[in-house]
Amino acid sequence: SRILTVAAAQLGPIQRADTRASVVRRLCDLLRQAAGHGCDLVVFPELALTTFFPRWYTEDQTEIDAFFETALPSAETAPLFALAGALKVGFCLGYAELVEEDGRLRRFNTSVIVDKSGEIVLKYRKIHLPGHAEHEPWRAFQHLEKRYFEVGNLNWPVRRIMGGVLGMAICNDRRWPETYRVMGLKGVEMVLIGYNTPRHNPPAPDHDRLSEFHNQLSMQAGAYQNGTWVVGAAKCGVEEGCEMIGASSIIAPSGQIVAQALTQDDELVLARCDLDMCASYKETTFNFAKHRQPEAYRLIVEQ
Ligand code: CDT
Repeated sequence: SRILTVAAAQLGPIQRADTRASVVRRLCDLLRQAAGHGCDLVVFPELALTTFFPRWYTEDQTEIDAFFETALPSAETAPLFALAGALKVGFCLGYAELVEEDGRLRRFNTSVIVDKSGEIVLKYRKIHLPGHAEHEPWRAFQHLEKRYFEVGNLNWPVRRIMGGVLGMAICNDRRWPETYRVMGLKGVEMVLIGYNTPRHNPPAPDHDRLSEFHNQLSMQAGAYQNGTWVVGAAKCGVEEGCEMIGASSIIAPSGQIVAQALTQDDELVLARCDLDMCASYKETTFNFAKHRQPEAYRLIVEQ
């Protein structure tokens, strides 16, 4: 067996007035707790350093850019990286990335994996950006990811880290089977996912009561159909008046939930994950080389 002891580090709400320093202290506290439980890896949510700012419309780019990181680590986030190195615990962190690339400023919804020495070893930029690009005042709150971020340009990279093949997805990505399948085709053994999911979906309020069900349904199916572990970490609770779901969970390649959060606050969800369990699914029901029929799937990429 190849055991990776993992924690989904669920975060309760981060209000707009909360400083980066206070958030980093919360992250460090969770990292310390995880180290105490012998964890190798801690998964933090999407956009884990600030409140979920796409809920607000503004034409003032400076106001929005205040939620972005221009460097990682930065002076404010350095303590988390230093602690990871000192405790020898890796982590996955979601943040808003502002970068000069191709001769212009670009903004992505990004996550990174940091190894046990505190170094960034893998980066992913969110591909499925939900919501809308223009102000829609009829909504109780906005979801302006299509305005504030570009579609990620790194595909879904995977890499051998801590003895397993790891990859990442971010929030809305988890609802799309292609997300897991692309990484599945690259041999992924654990997919790390952070999310901010408002309970209320303004265009489809009849879905609201199914929020946790759809969250689990997507991640459990992704795990099973690709023979991979999935770790989902929420930022949740009532943030600036907007309720977001919790239910952070660790899911086995069988599709079974091994551990799940009970609160809507800062909470660690822990599991000892045997990466060798992936092979049992990858070599039988989901032996891609033997059973996939890509010729019949052409429509998926042609439309
Ligand atoms: N952050 C993010 O991607 N949230 C979306 C909300 C979309 S409403 C269905 C999510 O898929 O959870």
